[in-house]
Amino acid sequence: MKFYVLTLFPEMIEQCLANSITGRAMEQGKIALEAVNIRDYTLDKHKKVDDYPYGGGAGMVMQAQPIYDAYRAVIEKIGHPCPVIYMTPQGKTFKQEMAKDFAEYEELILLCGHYEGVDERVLEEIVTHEVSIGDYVLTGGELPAMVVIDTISRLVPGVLHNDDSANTESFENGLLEYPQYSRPEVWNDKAVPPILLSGDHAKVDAWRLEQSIARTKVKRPDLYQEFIDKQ
Ligand code: 6GU
Repeated sequence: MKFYVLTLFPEMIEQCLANSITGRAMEQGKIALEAVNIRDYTLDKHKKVDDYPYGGGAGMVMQAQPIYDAYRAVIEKIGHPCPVIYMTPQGKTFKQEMAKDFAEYEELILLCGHYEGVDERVLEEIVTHEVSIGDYVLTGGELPAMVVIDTISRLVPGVLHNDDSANTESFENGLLEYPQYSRPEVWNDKAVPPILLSGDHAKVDAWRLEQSIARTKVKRPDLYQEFIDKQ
């Protein structure tokens, strides 16, 4: 799986994802990341990538040409069409199910906007999916792109090792994760639930499912209702 990110802040993307599990996955060649600096493609002699909005108003608009040329360069390299995900609060809200669908592709292009927006004409020309990460406004699409890349990466076979996989079940079955405990057995006068020390795997599994259901009901009644409706 290779992620191409069209951005004005390539270091932000590269430095963040170089850590932890995504960093290890890149070192191992399980995923690849190329942050493409949109500014490298401007034809403007002052390297400008934005201009005033037609019709007036606050802020600047990212111009079509550098974004389109950056996109064309990536497509030529890949050699075939591929999804272009525009990170925007106007997009469809990102969910685990959406991540699973995107994880099926060999390549994904993510476009990060900035300033007050992006010239609509280039969006019409290249964007296949618009994705938001929630109902709040960020200064740019970089953090959302990293959220999307992180979520998709852990679904790529081999990215999670057995040690990391313990938590793969959250949302997988539409429920929240059960509580976890590690050593010591007693901490601050609080004991680990005895069933987890019993060695009876069937009982442990049953207890965890029960806990997952109970906490989903309390913390996320919306998810709980969906879970019940599916049974
Ligand atoms: Cl994808 N972009 C921006 N700028 N703000 C957001 C967002 C995306 N998702 C939620 N807020």
